[in-house]
Amino acid sequence: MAARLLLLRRLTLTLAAMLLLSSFLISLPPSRAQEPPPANLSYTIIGNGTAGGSSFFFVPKEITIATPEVMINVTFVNGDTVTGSVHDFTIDVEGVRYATPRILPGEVAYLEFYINVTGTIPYWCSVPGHRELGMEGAFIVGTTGGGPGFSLDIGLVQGIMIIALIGTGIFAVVYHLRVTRGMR
Ligand SMILES: [Cu+2]
Repeated sequence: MAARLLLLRRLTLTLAAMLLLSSFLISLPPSRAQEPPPANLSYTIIGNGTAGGSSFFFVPKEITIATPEVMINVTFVNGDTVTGSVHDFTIDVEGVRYATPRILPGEVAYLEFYINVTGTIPYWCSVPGHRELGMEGAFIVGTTGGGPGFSLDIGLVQGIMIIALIGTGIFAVVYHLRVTRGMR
């Protein structure tokens, strides 16, 4: 009799603990599901050329961005030292062209655009001949971190654990009833 009572007490405690754990798991936020807020990234890009004007280039030539959905602020500086050597910064994003005015050495221009795609997005100088002489670069936009697929996995694991716990709980209740009936 005493052993049965002890068993009952243990079962009740186990059941209570499992219910508590279940409610905790249900209340767990899907930790990776939240999308980060749109980022705002700023870059200073310098347009330059060799002293003789035989080649032109951007510094930096490549800009890597971890994820799309970013507002890009470009500060474009004409760092060329050849008098009168104008440059601009031109980019096509999803079929829309953005470009600074052509500016003289020492001048600065600003450009803002939104990147919502992954892949390589080239930028160049639209002054005739400059792109061919090397004045081009690119944004490399990747995808990192947990997307919706990852958060779904977490949800699935939680779901299986909850089902397992509820199943054990039901078994414990049935067992409890059997034991009490046996006691009569
Ligand atoms: Cu140029």
